[in-house]
Amino acid sequence: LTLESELALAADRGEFELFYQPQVRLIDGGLIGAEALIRWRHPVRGYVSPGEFMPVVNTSALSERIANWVMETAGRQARAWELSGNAVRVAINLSPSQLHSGDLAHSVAELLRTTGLTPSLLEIEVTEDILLHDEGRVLDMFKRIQQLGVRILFDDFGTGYASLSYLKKFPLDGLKIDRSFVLDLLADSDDAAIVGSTIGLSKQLGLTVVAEGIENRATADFLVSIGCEEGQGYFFGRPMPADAFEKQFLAAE
Ligand code: G
Ligand code: G
Ligand code: NA
Ligand code: MN
Repeated sequence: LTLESELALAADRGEFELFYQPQVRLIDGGLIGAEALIRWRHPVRGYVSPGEFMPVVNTSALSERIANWVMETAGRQARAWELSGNAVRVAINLSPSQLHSGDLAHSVAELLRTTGLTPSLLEIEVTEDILLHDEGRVLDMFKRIQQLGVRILFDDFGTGYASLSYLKKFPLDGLKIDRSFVLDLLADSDDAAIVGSTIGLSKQLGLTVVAEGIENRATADFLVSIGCEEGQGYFFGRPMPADAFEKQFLAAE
């Protein structure tokens, strides 16, 4: 069995799950949202991380199917949380092939219609490689998604080749500073300069900025001191199953 056919079987058997990692307001640690991260619960190997299988998904016929599953699962979860009195903004990740195949804006509209989810509670994270091809199509898709009230964030900001030019070309709502600049922030003055200017740039452009990879309180405090308002990282919580997330972060109904 190839990995691709194993993955198709896994989809049929419902072996994919979404984990949720908290995103917080740095000033007081209050919960703002969650990033949905896919896992494959393999019957023998246990949880398999997306780095091991998403590259295969992305180059296979499964790509659109998985993307739709992620969006629907995250959307229904966000709506369930909303109905229980917890307005948790849920962010999903999209691979380039998932944006380029099918009509994502239409799928998003259908999801909002069928679930009744408040649009601002759904967010889409895109990486730079999404923006590399077919600029016109991506631009049109982004505009249609944003007209629905769903926000689009630039993920892994700073790791690509042309991050700044993309900020100019595409109507993004915010960016996530890649964890490679945050992990060593307190010890590395280059990282501090890069993160500081990215925060300044975001503010000037009116973009939301989220720092990723915050592993300790000192890093969170430093980020607050240089004007960063939102963050995510092991210090606040690891990616975890929905029920664990509810127990740890949400008020009961
Ligand atoms: O959760 P983890 O650190 O193992 O994630 C590794 C990578 O997989 C991250 O870059 C993340 O963006 C990506 N990823 C996680 N979940 C999804 C998903 O649902 N869809 C896509 N396309 N990528 C994902
Ligand atoms: O590429 P993307 O930004 O989507 O990757 C998100 C992944 O980053 C998550 O799947 C998670 O496993 C990982 N991650 C989240 N917080 C931290 C952190 O504080 N430290 C490290 N090393 N990795 C993190
Ligand atoms: Na992401
Ligand atoms: Mn990222």
